Amino acid sequence: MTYVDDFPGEARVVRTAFAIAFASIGLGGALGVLQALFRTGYSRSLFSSVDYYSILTAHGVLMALVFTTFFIVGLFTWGVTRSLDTGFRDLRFTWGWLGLMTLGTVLAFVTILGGIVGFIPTHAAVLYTFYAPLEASPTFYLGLALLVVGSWGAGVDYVLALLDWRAEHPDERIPLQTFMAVATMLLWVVCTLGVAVEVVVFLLPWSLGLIPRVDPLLTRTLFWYFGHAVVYFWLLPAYFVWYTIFPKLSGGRLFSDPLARVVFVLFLVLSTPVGVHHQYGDPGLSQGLKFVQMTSTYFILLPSLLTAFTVVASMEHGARQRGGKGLLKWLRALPWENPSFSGIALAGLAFAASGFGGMVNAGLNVNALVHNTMWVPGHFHLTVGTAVALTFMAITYWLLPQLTGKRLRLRTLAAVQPYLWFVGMVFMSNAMHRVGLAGVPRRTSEPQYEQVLFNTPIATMGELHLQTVGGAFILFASLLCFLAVVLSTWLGERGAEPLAVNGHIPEALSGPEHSPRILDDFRVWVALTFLLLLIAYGPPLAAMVQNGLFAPGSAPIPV
Ligand code: HEM
Ligand SMILES: [Cu+2]
Repeated sequence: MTYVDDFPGEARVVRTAFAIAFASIGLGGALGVLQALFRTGYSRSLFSSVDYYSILTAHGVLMALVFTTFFIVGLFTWGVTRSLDTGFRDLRFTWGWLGLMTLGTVLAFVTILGGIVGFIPTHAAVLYTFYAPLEASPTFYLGLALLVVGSWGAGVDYVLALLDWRAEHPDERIPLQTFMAVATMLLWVVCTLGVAVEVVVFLLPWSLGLIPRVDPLLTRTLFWYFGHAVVYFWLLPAYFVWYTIFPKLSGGRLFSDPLARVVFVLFLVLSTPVGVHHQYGDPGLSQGLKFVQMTSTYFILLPSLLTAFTVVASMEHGARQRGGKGLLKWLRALPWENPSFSGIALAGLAFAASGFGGMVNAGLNVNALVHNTMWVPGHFHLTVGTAVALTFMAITYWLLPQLTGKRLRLRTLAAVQPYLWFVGMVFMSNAMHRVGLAGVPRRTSEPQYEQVLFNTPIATMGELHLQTVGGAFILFASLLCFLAVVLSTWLGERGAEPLAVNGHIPEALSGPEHSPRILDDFRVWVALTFLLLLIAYGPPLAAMVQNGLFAPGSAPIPV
């Protein structure tokens, strides 16, 4: 039996969420190409410089907020109901939160569009990182708030399903996929509290004209309280795929279930109290506070390194099950022609590379070199733009037949798609990193600064611009392949041929019985999270509030 036969209602929810995610990555990708053409000077007559900021906002919101969130709630809906083997309590509630998310997305998108076309009287050229002093129309903030609140509804559904399952299985360990989904949603709720306060208490009343001004430092701090942890909200669902499905695709089983649980708990606890590492350049926050948060930032390297170990070990185990031998020759025994496998393996490789850049960004002193240069988009197109996005595309090839009951079509296009994405990103991201080192600023339509000469140690600026644009076109070609495969599979006939995938996921080599029970007690971990948050954010927020809630700047906080 495939998933769609067992859970037809939930399968429709997942398909709908995925459809919105894919529409959003398609449109976002087209805008990405426009940005690349514009800012490298290849085509500066496409639109006006001023519109660049609205286009960038649309690209960032569609890719980083809409594509990711819709895909994630769909993926987890599949994972939770599959691993618990129970449906959701009431699908009307489920459609309710999905509808809310969709409404919010439309509202935010139309608001951004208003900045480009004349006949909609709105604007939101605030980039996808929204804080004062940049101001958008109220419908932008309202839309994003609905998107977030809707996604909380998904978390409620997962927890309710877990409680129903718990009533029938009082002594069993939480199935790994559900454990991961719930841990990730807890992280999401904890971190979105910051942005919820920012939007509801400050930005929305301000853009409605109800309050005359807000404190930029306070809104930035609330934003970044959310803005770092959100990257783990994107990444953990990719880890969910790497831990629970990838070992099977490699031909084997997960190495250690307990280690996977430890990793997710570490992320829940450690990922929010580090947001100040995005504010190294901000005045008003003390050097001591920045130093403390730099140290805790380096702690989150630990669960990623554990992941690298476990996932590669599971992959090697799979390769050896398939007859792979030797120190490294086993790599050849892996199914590189299977796009689900190759996509995830390449995503992992990009992620390993981006880890080094991440360590650079996190360093309080080295950060000054790359801060707000093109290095930063170079970094996150490898992380969220490849490690996450490519994993999501790759696993779609495996999930779609189970969600539709239809066999995957255009397999050759599917097989080349991950490689195209990887190559495109190697070009674009490499060039972005390097022009960043030369000092070219990020997110501006005027990066050319004619009176300033950018010096590159190797290659010329012209070559790097060509790499950026070339990479962008390869990426877009890859996206078109992906969308073609998805669309033709979706429109294909059901039951014409047997499905080529089987959704069974084997047990881990070391199962959940080897982990202490306290790992499954989320109350403990959420309490610890709040304790760390109090230590990390209590003093700076208290100082800012003391200075007056709406004061346009706070005195520096001594530590
Ligand atoms: C076809 C593929 C893509 C292309 C060609 C592309 C290209 C670009 C370019 C040229 C910029 C502007 C950089 C600047 O002016 O500073 C940008 C920004 C951005 N991209 Fe992409 N991108 C692609 C895919 C993605 C994906 C898959 C994601 C995330 C899932 C993503 C997330 C972002 C974000 C969040 C920004 C805003 C950056 C900021 O505010 O600094 N992009 N992209
Ligand atoms: Cu960060």
